[in-house]
Amino acid sequence: MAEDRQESRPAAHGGVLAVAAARAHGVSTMFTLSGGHVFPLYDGAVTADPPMRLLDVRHEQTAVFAAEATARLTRTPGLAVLTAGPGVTNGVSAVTTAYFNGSPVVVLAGRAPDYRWGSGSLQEFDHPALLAPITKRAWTEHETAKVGSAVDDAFRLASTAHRGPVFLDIALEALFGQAPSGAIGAGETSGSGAAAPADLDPGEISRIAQLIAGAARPVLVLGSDVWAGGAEHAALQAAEELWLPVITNGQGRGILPAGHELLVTRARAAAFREADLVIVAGTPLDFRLGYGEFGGKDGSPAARVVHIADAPGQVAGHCPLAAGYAGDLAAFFAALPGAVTAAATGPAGPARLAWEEAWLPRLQAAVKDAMTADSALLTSAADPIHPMRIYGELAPLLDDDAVVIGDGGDFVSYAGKYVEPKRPGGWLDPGPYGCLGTGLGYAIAARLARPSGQVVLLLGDGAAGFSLMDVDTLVRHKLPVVMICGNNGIWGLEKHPMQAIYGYDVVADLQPGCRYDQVVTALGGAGELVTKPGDIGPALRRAFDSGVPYLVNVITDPAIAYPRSTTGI
Ligand SMILES: Cc1ncc(C[n+]2csc(CCOP(=O)(O)OP(=O)(O)O)c2C)c(N)n1
Ligand SMILES: [Mg+2]
Repeated sequence: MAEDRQESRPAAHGGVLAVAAARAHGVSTMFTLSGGHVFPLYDGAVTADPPMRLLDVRHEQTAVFAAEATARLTRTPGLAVLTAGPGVTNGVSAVTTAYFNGSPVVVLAGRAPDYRWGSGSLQEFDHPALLAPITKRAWTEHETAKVGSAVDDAFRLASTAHRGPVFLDIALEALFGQAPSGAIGAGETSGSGAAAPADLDPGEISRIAQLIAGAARPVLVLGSDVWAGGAEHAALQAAEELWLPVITNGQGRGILPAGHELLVTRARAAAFREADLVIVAGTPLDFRLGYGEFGGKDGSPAARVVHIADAPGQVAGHCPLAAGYAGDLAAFFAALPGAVTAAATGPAGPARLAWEEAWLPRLQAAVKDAMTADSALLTSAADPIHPMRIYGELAPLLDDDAVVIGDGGDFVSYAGKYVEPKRPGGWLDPGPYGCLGTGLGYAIAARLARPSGQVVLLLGDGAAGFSLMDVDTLVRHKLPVVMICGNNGIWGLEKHPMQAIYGYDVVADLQPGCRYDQVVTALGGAGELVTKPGDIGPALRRAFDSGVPYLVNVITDPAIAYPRSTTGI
Protein backbone atom coordinates (compact mmCIF):
# COMPACT_ATOMS: atom_id res chain seq x y z
CA MET A 1 0.00 0.00 0.00
CA ALA A 2 1.23 3.50 -0.79
CA GLU A 3 0.67 4.56 2.81
CA ASP A 4 2.82 1.73 4.14
CA ARG A 5 5.57 2.59 1.73
CA GLN A 6 5.53 6.19 2.88
CA GLU A 7 5.69 5.27 6.54
CA SER A 8 8.70 3.04 5.95
CA ARG A 9 10.62 6.04 4.57
CA PRO A 10 12.74 7.93 7.09
CA ALA A 11 11.30 11.16 8.42
CA ALA A 12 12.95 14.38 7.29
CA HIS A 13 12.51 17.98 8.36
CA GLY A 14 11.31 20.73 6.02
CA GLY A 15 14.84 21.90 5.25
CA VAL A 16 15.89 18.49 3.94
CA LEU A 17 12.78 18.32 1.79
CA ALA A 18 13.34 21.83 0.40
CA VAL A 19 17.01 21.23 -0.43
CA ALA A 20 16.24 17.97 -2.21
CA ALA A 21 13.60 19.70 -4.32
CA ALA A 22 15.94 22.58 -5.18
CA ARG A 23 18.72 20.21 -6.14
CA ALA A 24 16.40 18.41 -8.54
CA HIS A 25 16.25 21.70 -10.45
CA GLY A 26 20.02 21.93 -10.84
CA VAL A 27 20.70 24.22 -7.88
CA SER A 28 24.22 23.79 -6.55
CA THR A 29 24.58 26.84 -4.27
CA MET A 30 22.41 28.38 -1.56
CA PHE A 31 23.15 32.13 -1.15
CA THR A 32 22.22 33.29 2.31
CA LEU A 33 22.80 35.31 5.47
CA SER A 34 22.15 33.56 8.74
CA GLY A 35 18.95 33.66 10.77
CA GLY A 36 17.36 31.17 13.15
CA HIS A 37 14.14 30.93 11.16
CA VAL A 38 15.98 29.21 8.30
CA PHE A 39 18.38 26.88 10.17
CA PRO A 40 16.68 23.74 8.82
CA LEU A 41 17.51 24.85 5.28
CA TYR A 42 21.19 24.98 6.27
CA ASP A 43 20.94 21.59 7.93
CA GLY A 44 19.31 20.29 4.77
CA ALA A 45 22.24 21.62 2.71
CA VAL A 46 24.91 20.27 5.06
CA THR A 47 23.40 16.80 5.39
CA ALA A 48 22.56 16.37 1.70
CA ASP A 49 24.68 13.86 -0.18
CA PRO A 50 26.71 15.49 -1.58
CA PRO A 51 26.21 18.62 0.52
CA MET A 52 24.83 21.71 -1.18
CA ARG A 53 27.30 24.61 -1.20
CA LEU A 54 26.42 27.38 1.28
CA LEU A 55 27.61 30.83 0.28
CA ASP A 56 27.08 33.23 3.16
CA VAL A 57 27.20 36.97 2.48
CA ARG A 58 27.14 40.23 4.44
CA HIS A 59 23.85 41.70 3.22
CA GLU A 60 20.72 39.91 2.00
CA GLN A 61 20.59 41.93 -1.19
CA THR A 62 23.95 40.44 -2.11
CA ALA A 63 22.50 36.94 -1.62
CA VAL A 64 19.61 37.64 -3.99
CA PHE A 65 21.80 39.47 -6.52
CA ALA A 66 24.15 36.48 -6.48
CA ALA A 67 21.26 34.08 -7.04
CA GLU A 68 20.05 36.29 -9.88
CA ALA A 69 23.45 36.46 -11.56
CA THR A 70 23.78 32.68 -11.21
CA ALA A 71 20.53 32.33 -13.14
CA ARG A 72 21.62 34.82 -15.79
CA LEU A 73 25.06 33.31 -16.31
CA THR A 74 24.34 29.59 -16.02
CA ARG A 75 20.71 29.50 -17.14
CA THR A 76 19.84 27.29 -14.19
CA PRO A 77 17.67 28.88 -11.51
CA GLY A 78 19.30 30.63 -8.57
CA LEU A 79 18.42 30.08 -4.91
CA ALA A 80 18.57 32.62 -2.10
CA VAL A 81 17.53 31.83 1.46
CA LEU A 82 16.52 34.79 3.62
CA THR A 83 15.65 34.85 7.25
CA ALA A 84 12.25 36.17 8.37
CA GLY A 85 11.41 39.87 8.50
CA PRO A 86 14.43 42.11 7.86
CA GLY A 87 16.20 39.34 5.96
CA VAL A 88 13.34 39.37 3.47
CA THR A 89 12.90 43.13 3.35
CA ASN A 90 16.63 43.62 2.75
CA GLY A 91 16.28 41.44 -0.32
CA VAL A 92 13.44 43.40 -1.89
CA SER A 93 15.43 45.60 -4.34
CA ALA A 94 17.28 42.56 -5.60
CA VAL A 95 14.07 40.56 -6.05
CA THR A 96 12.65 43.51 -8.00
CA THR A 97 15.77 43.55 -10.16
CA ALA A 98 15.24 39.85 -10.92
CA TYR A 99 11.61 40.61 -11.78
CA PHE A 100 12.57 43.35 -14.22
CA ASN A 101 15.26 41.12 -15.73
CA GLY A 102 13.06 38.03 -16.04
CA SER A 103 15.59 36.04 -14.02
CA PRO A 104 14.56 32.65 -12.62
CA VAL A 105 15.29 33.04 -8.92
CA VAL A 106 13.64 31.28 -6.01
CA VAL A 107 13.72 33.04 -2.67
CA LEU A 108 12.96 30.75 0.26
CA ALA A 109 12.36 32.53 3.52
CA GLY A 110 11.73 31.83 7.15
CA ARG A 111 8.49 32.94 8.76
CA ALA A 112 7.25 33.35 12.30
CA PRO A 113 5.26 30.34 13.57
CA ASP A 114 1.63 29.89 12.69
CA TYR A 115 0.66 28.77 16.19
CA ARG A 116 1.51 32.22 17.57
CA TRP A 117 0.53 34.27 14.51
CA GLY A 118 -0.93 37.56 15.64
CA SER A 119 0.72 37.46 19.08
CA GLY A 120 3.80 39.40 18.07
CA SER A 121 6.57 36.84 17.57
CA LEU A 122 9.99 38.14 16.65
CA GLN A 123 9.97 39.33 13.02
CA GLU A 124 6.37 38.27 12.49
CA PHE A 125 5.54 39.73 9.12
CA ASP A 126 3.34 38.55 6.28
CA HIS A 127 5.97 38.65 3.52
CA PRO A 128 3.96 37.45 0.50
CA ALA A 129 1.80 40.58 0.53
CA LEU A 130 4.96 42.65 0.09
CA LEU A 131 6.57 40.34 -2.44
CA ALA A 132 3.54 39.63 -4.64
CA PRO A 133 3.92 42.64 -6.98
CA ILE A 134 7.59 41.87 -7.67
CA THR A 135 7.41 38.11 -8.17
CA LYS A 136 5.60 35.67 -10.41
CA ARG A 137 4.06 34.26 -7.24
CA ALA A 138 4.56 34.72 -3.51
CA TRP A 139 2.99 32.40 -0.97
CA THR A 140 3.39 30.59 2.33
CA GLU A 141 3.75 26.88 2.99
CA HIS A 142 2.27 25.79 6.32
CA GLU A 143 2.75 21.99 6.25
CA THR A 144 6.02 20.07 6.41
CA ALA A 145 4.75 17.31 4.16
CA LYS A 146 4.11 19.81 1.39
CA VAL A 147 7.40 21.71 1.57
CA GLY A 148 9.11 19.60 -1.11
CA SER A 149 6.33 19.99 -3.64
CA ALA A 150 5.95 23.71 -2.85
CA VAL A 151 9.66 24.27 -3.53
CA ASP A 152 9.37 22.19 -6.68
CA ASP A 153 6.43 24.34 -7.82
CA ALA A 154 8.46 27.49 -7.10
CA PHE A 155 11.36 26.39 -9.30
CA ARG A 156 9.08 25.19 -12.06
CA LEU A 157 7.28 28.51 -12.17
CA ALA A 158 10.47 30.59 -11.98
CA SER A 159 11.97 28.66 -14.92
CA THR A 160 8.98 28.86 -17.21
CA ALA A 161 8.99 31.63 -19.80
CA HIS A 162 8.55 34.46 -19.14
CA ARG A 163 10.99 33.71 -16.31
CA GLY A 164 11.16 35.57 -13.05
CA PRO A 165 11.53 35.40 -9.28
CA VAL A 166 9.25 33.33 -7.07
CA PHE A 167 8.95 33.76 -3.31
CA LEU A 168 8.02 31.10 -0.80
CA ASP A 169 8.15 31.51 2.96
CA ILE A 170 7.73 28.53 5.23
CA ALA A 171 6.10 28.76 8.63
CA LEU A 172 8.53 27.94 11.42
CA GLU A 173 6.83 24.75 12.52
CA ALA A 174 6.55 23.53 8.92
CA LEU A 175 10.27 24.05 8.33
CA PHE A 176 11.41 22.52 11.63
CA GLY A 177 8.75 19.81 11.62
CA GLN A 178 9.21 16.26 10.33
CA ALA A 179 7.44 14.42 7.55
CA PRO A 180 8.14 11.15 5.78
CA SER A 181 10.79 11.87 3.18
CA GLY A 182 8.57 10.11 0.66
CA ALA A 183 6.29 13.10 0.90
CA ILE A 184 8.79 15.47 -0.65
CA GLY A 185 8.03 14.78 -4.24
CA ALA A 186 11.63 15.74 -4.96
CA GLY A 187 12.58 12.38 -6.42
CA GLU A 188 9.63 12.74 -8.71
CA THR A 189 10.51 16.21 -9.99
CA SER A 190 11.60 16.38 -13.56
CA GLY A 191 13.95 19.34 -13.18
CA SER A 192 13.43 22.87 -14.42
CA GLY A 193 13.95 22.44 -18.11
CA ALA A 194 12.46 24.86 -20.54
CA ALA A 195 8.74 25.05 -20.91
CA ALA A 196 7.48 23.00 -23.83
CA PRO A 197 7.79 25.32 -26.82
CA ALA A 198 4.46 26.72 -27.82
CA ASP A 199 3.41 25.85 -31.34
CA LEU A 200 4.67 28.33 -33.87
CA ASP A 201 1.92 30.35 -35.45
CA PRO A 202 2.82 30.12 -39.14
CA GLY A 203 0.51 33.01 -40.00
CA GLU A 204 2.30 35.36 -37.64
CA ILE A 205 5.75 34.24 -38.80
CA SER A 206 4.88 34.74 -42.45
CA ARG A 207 3.48 38.20 -41.68
CA ILE A 208 6.77 39.11 -40.00
CA ALA A 209 8.69 37.53 -42.89
CA GLN A 210 6.76 39.66 -45.36
CA LEU A 211 7.59 42.78 -43.41
CA ILE A 212 11.27 41.85 -43.50
CA ALA A 213 11.21 40.92 -47.18
CA GLY A 214 9.58 44.25 -47.98
CA ALA A 215 11.90 46.36 -45.85
CA ALA A 216 14.68 48.54 -47.18
CA ARG A 217 16.36 49.40 -43.89
CA PRO A 218 15.68 46.70 -41.26
CA VAL A 219 17.42 46.34 -37.90
CA LEU A 220 17.24 43.35 -35.57
CA VAL A 221 17.60 43.92 -31.83
CA LEU A 222 18.57 40.93 -29.68
CA GLY A 223 17.95 41.19 -25.94
CA SER A 224 18.38 39.18 -22.77
CA ASP A 225 15.64 36.61 -23.33
CA VAL A 226 17.29 35.42 -26.53
CA TRP A 227 20.17 34.22 -24.37
CA ALA A 228 17.97 33.17 -21.43
CA GLY A 229 15.77 31.12 -23.77
CA GLY A 230 18.71 29.32 -25.39
CA ALA A 231 17.98 30.98 -28.74
CA GLU A 232 21.41 32.54 -29.27
CA HIS A 233 22.61 30.13 -31.96
CA ALA A 234 19.35 30.23 -33.90
CA ALA A 235 19.32 34.04 -33.68
CA LEU A 236 22.90 34.34 -34.92
CA GLN A 237 22.20 31.95 -37.75
CA ALA A 238 19.04 33.79 -38.77
CA ALA A 239 20.87 37.13 -38.75
CA GLU A 240 23.68 35.68 -40.87
CA GLU A 241 21.37 33.97 -43.33
CA LEU A 242 19.31 37.11 -43.79
CA TRP A 243 22.31 39.41 -43.55
CA LEU A 244 20.44 41.56 -41.05
CA PRO A 245 22.15 44.40 -39.17
CA VAL A 246 21.98 43.59 -35.45
CA ILE A 247 22.01 45.63 -32.25
CA THR A 248 22.35 43.74 -28.97
CA ASN A 249 21.45 44.73 -25.45
CA GLY A 250 21.53 43.26 -21.93
CA GLN A 251 22.32 39.54 -21.92
CA GLY A 252 21.97 39.57 -25.68
CA ARG A 253 25.36 41.23 -25.89
CA GLY A 254 27.93 38.83 -27.29
CA ILE A 255 25.45 36.78 -29.37
CA LEU A 256 27.16 38.47 -32.27
CA PRO A 257 30.72 38.66 -31.03
CA ALA A 258 32.65 41.91 -30.94
CA GLY A 259 33.83 42.75 -34.45
CA HIS A 260 31.13 40.71 -36.26
CA GLU A 261 30.33 42.42 -39.57
CA LEU A 262 26.59 42.49 -38.85
CA LEU A 263 26.97 43.96 -35.35
CA VAL A 264 26.07 47.64 -35.57
CA THR A 265 25.46 48.46 -31.91
CA ARG A 266 27.91 51.32 -32.19
CA ALA A 267 25.78 52.79 -34.98
CA ARG A 268 22.64 52.51 -32.87
CA ALA A 269 21.61 56.16 -33.16
CA ALA A 270 21.77 56.16 -36.97
CA ALA A 271 20.19 52.71 -37.19
CA PHE A 272 17.18 53.65 -35.06
CA ARG A 273 16.83 57.06 -36.69
CA GLU A 274 16.86 55.78 -40.27
CA ALA A 275 15.44 52.25 -40.07
CA ASP A 276 12.13 51.47 -41.76
CA LEU A 277 11.66 48.23 -39.81
CA VAL A 278 12.89 47.41 -36.30
CA ILE A 279 12.49 43.83 -35.10
CA VAL A 280 13.01 43.63 -31.35
CA ALA A 281 13.43 40.18 -29.83
CA GLY A 282 13.66 39.15 -26.19
CA THR A 283 13.63 42.55 -24.54
CA PRO A 284 10.92 45.03 -23.61
CA LEU A 285 10.35 48.15 -25.68
CA ASP A 286 11.28 50.30 -22.69
CA PHE A 287 13.32 53.47 -22.21
CA ARG A 288 16.44 51.69 -23.39
CA LEU A 289 14.80 51.33 -26.79
CA GLY A 290 13.09 54.71 -27.01
CA TYR A 291 9.81 53.14 -25.81
CA GLY A 292 9.48 51.45 -29.20
CA GLU A 293 9.45 54.61 -31.31
CA PHE A 294 12.05 54.63 -34.05
CA GLY A 295 12.61 57.13 -36.84
CA GLY A 296 9.87 59.56 -37.67
CA LYS A 297 12.06 62.56 -37.01
CA ASP A 298 12.75 65.23 -39.66
CA GLY A 299 9.46 64.44 -41.39
CA SER A 300 10.54 60.91 -42.35
CA PRO A 301 8.01 58.14 -41.67
CA ALA A 302 8.33 56.22 -38.41
CA ALA A 303 9.77 52.73 -38.62
CA ARG A 304 7.43 49.79 -38.40
CA VAL A 305 8.06 47.77 -35.26
CA VAL A 306 7.86 44.02 -34.68
CA HIS A 307 8.06 42.76 -31.12
CA ILE A 308 9.11 39.16 -30.46
CA ALA A 309 8.73 37.94 -26.86
CA ASP A 310 8.92 34.65 -25.01
CA ALA A 311 5.42 34.92 -23.51
CA PRO A 312 2.19 36.72 -24.46
CA GLY A 313 2.24 39.11 -21.51
CA GLN A 314 5.60 40.42 -22.67
CA VAL A 315 4.53 41.74 -26.06
CA ALA A 316 4.38 45.54 -25.86
CA GLY A 317 0.96 47.07 -25.55
CA HIS A 318 2.00 50.70 -25.22
CA CYS A 319 3.11 51.37 -28.79
CA PRO A 320 1.77 50.50 -32.23
CA LEU A 321 3.21 47.25 -33.59
CA ALA A 322 3.25 46.06 -37.20
CA ALA A 323 3.36 42.52 -35.80
CA GLY A 324 3.94 40.71 -32.55
CA TYR A 325 4.96 37.18 -31.69
CA ALA A 326 5.00 35.34 -28.38
CA GLY A 327 6.55 31.90 -27.97
CA ASP A 328 9.74 29.95 -28.07
CA LEU A 329 12.45 32.25 -29.42
CA ALA A 330 14.74 29.51 -30.75
CA ALA A 331 11.88 28.03 -32.77
CA PHE A 332 11.03 31.49 -34.07
CA PHE A 333 14.56 32.20 -35.29
CA ALA A 334 14.91 28.71 -36.75
CA ALA A 335 11.78 29.28 -38.86
CA LEU A 336 12.49 32.88 -39.86
CA PRO A 337 15.07 32.60 -42.69
CA GLY A 338 12.96 30.09 -44.64
CA ALA A 339 9.86 32.21 -44.17
CA VAL A 340 11.64 35.36 -45.40
CA THR A 341 13.04 33.53 -48.42
CA ALA A 342 9.53 32.26 -49.22
CA ALA A 343 8.12 35.77 -48.83
CA ALA A 344 10.83 37.27 -51.04
CA THR A 345 10.39 34.70 -53.77
CA GLY A 346 8.46 35.89 -56.81
CA PRO A 347 7.94 34.31 -60.22
CA ALA A 348 11.56 35.12 -61.06
CA GLY A 349 12.90 33.28 -58.00
CA PRO A 350 14.15 34.68 -54.67
CA ALA A 351 14.63 38.45 -54.73
CA ARG A 352 17.85 39.92 -53.46
CA LEU A 353 17.29 41.47 -50.06
CA ALA A 354 17.30 45.20 -50.55
CA TRP A 355 19.47 46.22 -47.61
CA GLU A 356 22.64 44.40 -48.61
CA GLU A 357 23.46 47.09 -51.17
CA ALA A 358 23.26 50.34 -49.28
CA TRP A 359 21.81 50.08 -45.77
CA LEU A 360 24.20 47.57 -44.23
CA PRO A 361 27.30 49.25 -45.67
CA ARG A 362 25.96 52.61 -44.44
CA LEU A 363 25.71 51.26 -40.88
CA GLN A 364 29.06 49.49 -41.11
CA ALA A 365 30.63 52.80 -42.11
CA ALA A 366 28.93 54.50 -39.14
CA VAL A 367 30.39 51.82 -36.82
CA LYS A 368 33.85 52.47 -38.23
CA ASP A 369 33.45 56.23 -37.83
CA ALA A 370 32.35 55.81 -34.21
CA MET A 371 35.34 53.60 -33.45
CA THR A 372 37.74 56.04 -35.08
CA ALA A 373 36.20 58.91 -33.15
CA ASP A 374 36.70 56.97 -29.89
CA SER A 375 40.29 56.08 -30.35
CA ALA A 376 41.64 59.42 -29.14
CA LEU A 377 39.79 59.16 -25.81
CA LEU A 378 40.56 55.47 -25.32
CA THR A 379 44.25 56.40 -25.39
CA SER A 380 43.81 59.81 -23.73
CA ALA A 381 46.82 61.05 -21.77
CA ALA A 382 44.61 63.56 -19.94
CA ASP A 383 45.47 64.17 -16.29
CA PRO A 384 43.18 63.83 -14.29
CA ILE A 385 42.35 60.59 -16.01
CA HIS A 386 39.53 60.44 -18.56
CA PRO A 387 37.33 57.39 -17.67
CA MET A 388 37.51 56.13 -21.24
CA ARG A 389 41.25 55.60 -20.89
CA ILE A 390 40.44 52.85 -18.37
CA TYR A 391 38.46 51.00 -21.05
CA GLY A 392 41.22 51.57 -23.57
CA GLU A 393 43.57 49.79 -21.15
CA LEU A 394 41.13 47.06 -20.10
CA ALA A 395 39.80 45.89 -23.48
CA PRO A 396 43.05 44.35 -24.77
CA LEU A 397 43.51 42.43 -21.50
CA LEU A 398 40.14 40.68 -21.66
CA ASP A 399 39.92 37.02 -22.66
CA ASP A 400 37.09 35.87 -24.91
CA ASP A 401 35.36 34.18 -21.97
CA ALA A 402 35.72 37.06 -19.51
CA VAL A 403 32.68 38.10 -17.49
CA VAL A 404 32.42 41.88 -17.15
CA ILE A 405 30.02 43.34 -14.59
CA GLY A 406 28.95 46.96 -14.37
CA ASP A 407 27.62 48.64 -11.21
CA GLY A 408 27.58 52.41 -11.30
CA GLY A 409 26.45 55.46 -13.21
CA ASP A 410 28.45 57.22 -15.90
CA PHE A 411 31.47 54.96 -15.37
CA VAL A 412 29.40 51.94 -16.36
CA SER A 413 27.64 53.72 -19.24
CA TYR A 414 31.09 54.07 -20.81
CA ALA A 415 31.65 50.36 -20.28
CA GLY A 416 28.36 49.50 -21.98
CA LYS A 417 29.63 51.32 -25.02
CA TYR A 418 33.28 50.34 -25.10
CA VAL A 419 33.40 46.82 -23.65
CA GLU A 420 31.93 44.56 -26.34
CA PRO A 421 31.68 40.93 -25.19
CA LYS A 422 33.05 38.16 -27.38
CA ARG A 423 30.46 35.67 -26.17
CA PRO A 424 26.95 35.82 -24.76
CA GLY A 425 26.84 35.39 -21.01
CA GLY A 426 29.90 37.61 -20.68
CA TRP A 427 28.22 40.83 -19.61
CA LEU A 428 26.10 41.68 -16.56
CA ASP A 429 24.49 45.04 -16.05
CA PRO A 430 21.68 45.72 -13.56
CA GLY A 431 19.06 45.86 -16.31
CA PRO A 432 16.07 48.18 -16.57
CA TYR A 433 15.46 48.46 -12.81
CA GLY A 434 18.81 50.29 -12.67
CA CYS A 435 19.54 49.34 -9.07
CA LEU A 436 22.95 50.32 -7.75
CA GLY A 437 24.56 47.72 -5.49
CA THR A 438 24.44 44.64 -7.71
CA GLY A 439 28.23 44.57 -7.94
CA LEU A 440 29.56 42.22 -5.30
CA GLY A 441 26.63 39.79 -5.53
CA TYR A 442 27.03 39.54 -9.29
CA ALA A 443 30.80 39.14 -8.92
CA ILE A 444 30.46 36.33 -6.35
CA ALA A 445 28.10 34.47 -8.69
CA ALA A 446 30.28 35.07 -11.74
CA ARG A 447 33.33 33.62 -10.01
CA LEU A 448 31.36 30.52 -8.96
CA ALA A 449 29.88 30.13 -12.45
CA ARG A 450 33.22 30.58 -14.22
CA PRO A 451 35.83 29.26 -11.80
CA SER A 452 38.83 29.80 -14.06
CA GLY A 453 37.80 32.70 -16.32
CA GLN A 454 38.39 36.39 -15.80
CA VAL A 455 35.78 38.18 -13.68
CA VAL A 456 35.95 41.96 -13.80
CA LEU A 457 33.71 44.17 -11.69
CA LEU A 458 33.45 47.81 -12.76
CA LEU A 459 32.32 49.96 -9.85
CA GLY A 460 31.43 53.62 -9.68
CA ASP A 461 32.70 55.03 -6.39
CA GLY A 462 29.11 55.70 -5.36
CA ALA A 463 27.95 52.23 -6.34
CA ALA A 464 30.86 50.69 -4.46
CA GLY A 465 29.37 51.89 -1.17
CA PHE A 466 26.34 49.63 -1.49
CA SER A 467 28.14 46.30 -1.50
CA LEU A 468 31.87 46.71 -0.89
CA MET A 469 31.60 45.00 2.51
CA ASP A 470 30.94 41.81 0.59
CA VAL A 471 34.58 41.79 -0.45
CA ASP A 472 34.74 39.99 2.90
CA THR A 473 32.65 37.24 1.28
CA LEU A 474 35.05 37.04 -1.68
CA VAL A 475 37.94 36.72 0.78
CA ARG A 476 36.30 34.14 3.07
CA HIS A 477 35.26 31.98 0.13
CA LYS A 478 38.53 32.50 -1.78
CA LEU A 479 36.89 34.05 -4.83
CA PRO A 480 39.35 36.21 -6.75
CA VAL A 481 37.78 39.06 -8.71
CA VAL A 482 39.34 42.09 -10.39
CA MET A 483 37.50 45.23 -9.29
CA ILE A 484 38.05 48.55 -11.02
CA CYS A 485 36.67 51.61 -9.28
CA GLY A 486 36.09 54.60 -11.53
CA ASN A 487 36.53 57.08 -8.72
CA ASN A 488 35.39 60.56 -9.71
CA GLY A 489 34.43 61.51 -6.14
CA ILE A 490 30.83 62.19 -7.11
CA TRP A 491 27.50 60.61 -7.94
CA GLY A 492 28.31 61.58 -11.51
CA LEU A 493 25.13 60.47 -13.21
CA GLU A 494 23.15 62.66 -10.79
CA LYS A 495 25.50 65.60 -10.30
CA HIS A 496 25.84 66.51 -13.95
CA PRO A 497 22.10 66.32 -14.78
CA MET A 498 21.23 68.35 -11.66
CA GLN A 499 23.75 70.97 -12.73
CA ALA A 500 22.22 71.01 -16.20
CA ILE A 501 18.68 71.47 -14.85
CA TYR A 502 19.23 73.79 -11.86
CA GLY A 503 22.65 75.31 -12.46
CA TYR A 504 23.75 73.94 -9.08
CA ASP A 505 23.77 70.57 -7.35
CA VAL A 506 23.35 69.15 -3.87
CA VAL A 507 23.84 65.71 -2.30
CA ALA A 508 25.95 64.63 -5.25
CA ASP A 509 29.45 64.82 -3.77
CA LEU A 510 31.45 61.96 -2.31
CA GLN A 511 34.91 62.01 -0.74
CA PRO A 512 37.43 62.91 -3.42
CA GLY A 513 40.20 60.34 -3.69
CA CYS A 514 38.62 57.99 -1.14
CA ARG A 515 40.82 54.90 -0.67
CA TYR A 516 38.38 52.14 -1.61
CA ASP A 517 41.46 50.04 -2.39
CA GLN A 518 42.40 50.22 1.30
CA VAL A 519 38.90 49.06 2.24
CA VAL A 520 39.53 45.95 0.15
CA THR A 521 42.97 45.50 1.67
CA ALA A 522 41.52 45.82 5.18
CA LEU A 523 38.99 43.12 4.34
CA GLY A 524 41.77 40.73 3.36
CA GLY A 525 42.06 41.41 -0.37
CA ALA A 526 44.54 43.65 -2.15
CA GLY A 527 44.48 46.82 -4.21
CA GLU A 528 46.19 49.97 -5.29
CA LEU A 529 45.56 53.60 -6.14
CA VAL A 530 46.11 54.89 -9.68
CA THR A 531 46.25 58.59 -10.45
CA LYS A 532 48.26 58.67 -13.70
CA PRO A 533 46.90 57.36 -17.02
CA GLY A 534 50.11 55.47 -17.82
CA ASP A 535 49.81 53.48 -14.59
CA ILE A 536 46.39 51.95 -15.35
CA GLY A 537 47.58 49.10 -17.61
CA PRO A 538 50.31 47.80 -15.28
CA ALA A 539 47.93 48.01 -12.30
CA LEU A 540 45.29 45.98 -14.15
CA ARG A 541 47.88 43.36 -15.05
CA ARG A 542 48.91 43.09 -11.38
CA ALA A 543 45.24 42.71 -10.46
CA PHE A 544 44.70 39.86 -12.96
CA ASP A 545 47.89 38.14 -11.80
CA SER A 546 47.16 38.50 -8.09
CA GLY A 547 44.74 35.60 -7.67
CA VAL A 548 42.95 37.48 -4.86
CA PRO A 549 40.10 40.00 -4.70
CA TYR A 550 41.92 43.10 -5.96
CA LEU A 551 40.61 46.64 -6.38
CA VAL A 552 42.28 49.09 -8.75
CA ASN A 553 41.14 52.49 -7.53
CA VAL A 554 41.42 54.86 -10.48
CA ILE A 555 40.96 58.54 -9.72
CA THR A 556 39.14 60.04 -12.70
CA ASP A 557 38.16 63.54 -13.78
CA PRO A 558 34.85 64.59 -12.12
CA ALA A 559 34.30 67.21 -14.83
CA ILE A 560 33.70 64.52 -17.44
CA ALA A 561 30.03 63.64 -17.95
CA TYR A 562 28.93 60.71 -20.08
CA PRO A 563 27.32 62.18 -23.19
CA ARG A 564 23.84 60.77 -22.82
CA SER A 565 20.73 61.71 -24.75
CA THR A 566 18.29 60.57 -22.04
CA THR A 567 18.33 59.63 -18.37
CA GLY A 568 15.35 57.33 -18.91
CA ILE A 569 13.10 59.51 -16.73
C1 LIG B 1 19.82 51.97 -5.29
C2 LIG B 1 19.92 53.20 -6.14
N1 LIG B 1 19.99 54.41 -5.55
C3 LIG B 1 20.10 55.53 -6.30
C4 LIG B 1 20.13 55.45 -7.67
C5 LIG B 1 20.22 56.73 -8.50
N2 LIG B 1 21.53 56.78 -9.20
C6 LIG B 1 21.69 56.35 -10.46
S1 LIG B 1 23.22 56.55 -11.03
C7 LIG B 1 23.73 57.26 -9.61
C8 LIG B 1 25.14 57.76 -9.46
C9 LIG B 1 26.14 56.66 -9.46
O1 LIG B 1 27.39 57.17 -9.05
P1 LIG B 1 28.71 56.35 -9.22
O2 LIG B 1 28.46 54.92 -8.90
O3 LIG B 1 29.79 57.02 -8.47
O4 LIG B 1 28.98 56.42 -10.80
P2 LIG B 1 29.33 57.73 -11.66
O5 LIG B 1 28.04 58.19 -12.29
O6 LIG B 1 29.90 58.77 -10.74
O7 LIG B 1 30.31 57.27 -12.69
C10 LIG B 1 22.68 57.32 -8.68
C11 LIG B 1 22.79 57.85 -7.31
C12 LIG B 1 20.03 54.17 -8.24
N3 LIG B 1 20.03 53.98 -9.56
N4 LIG B 1 19.96 53.06 -7.46
MG1 LIG C 1 31.16 58.42 -9.11
